[in-house]
Amino acid sequence: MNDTICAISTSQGVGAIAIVRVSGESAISIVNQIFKGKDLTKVDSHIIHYGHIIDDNNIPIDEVLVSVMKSPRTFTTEDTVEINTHGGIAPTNKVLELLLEKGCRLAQPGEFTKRAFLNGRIDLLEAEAVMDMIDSKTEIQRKMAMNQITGKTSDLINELREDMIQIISNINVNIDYPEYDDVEEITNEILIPKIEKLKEKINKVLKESENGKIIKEGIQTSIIGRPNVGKSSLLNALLEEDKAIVTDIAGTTRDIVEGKITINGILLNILDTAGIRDTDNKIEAIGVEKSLQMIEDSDLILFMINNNEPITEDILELLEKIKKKKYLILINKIDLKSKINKDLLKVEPNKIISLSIKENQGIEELKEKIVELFHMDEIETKDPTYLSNTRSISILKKCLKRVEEIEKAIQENLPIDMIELDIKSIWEELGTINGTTYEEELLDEMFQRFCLGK
Ligand SMILES: Nc1nc2c(ncn2[C@@H]2O[C@H](COP(=O)(O)OP(=O)(O)O)[C@@H](O)[C@H]2O)c(=O)[nH]1
Ligand SMILES: [Mg+2]
Repeated sequence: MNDTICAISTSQGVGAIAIVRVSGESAISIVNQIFKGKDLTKVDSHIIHYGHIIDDNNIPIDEVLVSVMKSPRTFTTEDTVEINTHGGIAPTNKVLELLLEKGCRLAQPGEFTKRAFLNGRIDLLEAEAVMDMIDSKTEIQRKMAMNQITGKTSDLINELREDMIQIISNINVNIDYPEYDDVEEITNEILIPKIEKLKEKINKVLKESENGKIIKEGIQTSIIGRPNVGKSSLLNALLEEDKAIVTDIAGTTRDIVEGKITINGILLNILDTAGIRDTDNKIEAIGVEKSLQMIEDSDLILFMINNNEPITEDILELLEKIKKKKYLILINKIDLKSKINKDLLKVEPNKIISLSIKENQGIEELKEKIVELFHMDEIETKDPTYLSNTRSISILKKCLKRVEEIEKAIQENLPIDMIELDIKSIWEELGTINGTTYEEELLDEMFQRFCLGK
């Protein structure tokens, strides 16, 4: 672990400047070998120095600024040097090459952050938040990542663990200094309400984490319906641009067109599909298959039908396929004569929105309905502190299940020391969320998803 790693930390390509980052025991002495300017081994920490990177023949490679940051007040807690080069591919690669020659190793993706975690500078949730921050595209995603980076999300977990410690110490006190006549009394009077409370708290965090997931991943939305009902027109209307091809020839959208919009700060990733109908046309058939797959993968389905065409059996069949998902039915072309009987749809009226994309009617109502459907107005936008990644949510779900089992065990009068052991093991499992306890494989798996140089 003590080897010195280096990587280009800025994105590859042309830019005004780029940063090559070096971390580890020999970071300062290695950079010093290729730096012409001040002797970096003798400078104070956290100061920037002007100079040149030079090769073995003293030929200048680039004009640079070098920041020297000494352990332990650095991101990795190790000695760290950042070299600000000009932002071209050639200068950064040449600097990297020289560093490797002098004994650095090329960092793996996420290795700087991994070291920050292993050296106790940040916990696992904070490390994951670093990646979320890099990936963030909306303001609310950024805020949520920031709250996680600063430890607010970890506090949610720490608080739950603290509650469990309380329960455990309660058990111990009562075992050691029994004020109660028998163990049954302890468990019933003291433990059950506390376990109830814990369950409630976990449930609340889990419920709110749905918001976190929506903020982080956005809402995968598909527009589905028969050819020519106006799906591509809707996508264009939502995007306020002409991205999807609109024609009056059925089957024009043969592949999937994608667009992103935000509603209340939440990202909607909208897919426009080929119209679904039985077809002999090979290319279109593939599109249809994809549409069916998309129903599976969607969080929201906008099911569009044409006001000007009678509702047929195949429409109703398809509607059945989407009813297990969150959906809205859009009746388009209300500027034309109605030929549909809404009763056939057998859905609640509040699931139906009438619109005319041609006359720009109903789009706002559609957005309002989406806000309602995902309770977007309940999502905290000022200070979004939610668990948002699948890993931590699934651990918490598992813990909830185990707490419920304990509750049952208490009611069945299981020995109190067994219950204590169980609670301790859940306490440990909860700790894997922010990495108080962790497995090496998990770390490898997690940090691989980082970008190089972070
Ligand atoms: N009258 C009327 N025509 C519309 C409306 N929306 C779309 N269209 C027309 O319907 C045809 C098919 O639209 P398109 O978006 O390509 O349908 P898609 O096959 O479902 O993607 C085009 O000629 C559109 O201009 C509407 O609200 N009213
Ligand atoms: Mg289309």
